Amino acid sequence: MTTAPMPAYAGPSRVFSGMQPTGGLHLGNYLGALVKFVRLQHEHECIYCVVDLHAITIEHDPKALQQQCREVAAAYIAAGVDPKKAIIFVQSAVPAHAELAWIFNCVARMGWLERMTQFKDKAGKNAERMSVGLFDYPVLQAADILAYKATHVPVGEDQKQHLELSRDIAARFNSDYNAPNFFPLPEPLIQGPGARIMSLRDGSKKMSKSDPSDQSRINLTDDADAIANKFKRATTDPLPLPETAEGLKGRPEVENLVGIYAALADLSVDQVLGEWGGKGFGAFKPALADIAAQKLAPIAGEMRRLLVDRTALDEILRDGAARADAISAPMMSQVRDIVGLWRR
Ligand code: AQP
Repeated sequence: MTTAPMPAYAGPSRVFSGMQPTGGLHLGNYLGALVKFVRLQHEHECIYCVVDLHAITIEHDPKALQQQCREVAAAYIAAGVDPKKAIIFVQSAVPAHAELAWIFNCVARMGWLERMTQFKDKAGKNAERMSVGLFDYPVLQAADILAYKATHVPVGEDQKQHLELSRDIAARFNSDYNAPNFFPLPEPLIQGPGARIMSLRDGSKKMSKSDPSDQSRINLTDDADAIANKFKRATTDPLPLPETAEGLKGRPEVENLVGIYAALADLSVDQVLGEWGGKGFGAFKPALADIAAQKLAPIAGEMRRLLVDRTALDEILRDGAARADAISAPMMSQVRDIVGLWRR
């Protein structure tokens, strides 16, 4: 028996992504995601969220959380996201996220979640004592994306596995409820030189907000001295920089610094090594620090300016939440009908 090919998802293309207000953003968040947020807003309808429901999956300070949300939103805008063009809002202000996450909890399978490496990395040996929310984090992420039927998701490489899970959940919902192509299968947008920025102290670990060592990361708000100091103390080896990308193999910390330089200067790794191959880190690190400071100083300045006027920033977030709700609320009505839930 032959079956007719399924029609492809016919909805509009839409970009969604988010960042957790779990601490100040760093160069990894900037190069891995934020730079893409800015670029994509010129080509697509974009929705950028500050994901506070994700932030409460680990211990947090309730008194600080709202201000941390403002800081992430300020970073989006300071980096160049235009709130008139893209939608910027805080996740918990829009009910669809939590509601759709519950429905997806009943679609996702335990085995799928048990394979998620980020939970294993974050929980370490303490999995039994972690919140159920931390285990369930990728299901809420799928709900974030699919509440807007987003088709494209700019993220760093660490989120690849979670995006695959979002696709699995969307496909399973569509087939379990006999609703072909109701949800799109969202595509991750990962490529690019900043997709995986590593810790400055250990080239095998990603740069992260939750690393206890502040020396491991460049924060978006670090000043030129702090940036120079952190790069100066960044782990390297006694050899000069290699002449070709091949020579970076087995030197993860060096590969990371060269990758950061390439991403910040908008050059290829080969171009960076063409200029710096054979030279030592005594010259390379200050040059790298200069480029980073030049890029980050205007962002930090603009963040400070935005955070002074809390009323204006909160108004942007209120407007963003209303626009996000206008897309997700009608979609949730359809989901409730498809699932057979009680009509409101
Ligand atoms: N090191 C990184 N390199 C490239 N991209 C990165 N991202 C995070 N770290 C790197 C990308 O930044 C976006 C927002 O991340 P998040 O705040 O939602 O949480 P995360 O991925 O868990 O980032 P952190 O900094 O490591 O936070 P904590 O320590 O709180 O868990 C995502 O697109 C991510 O890929």
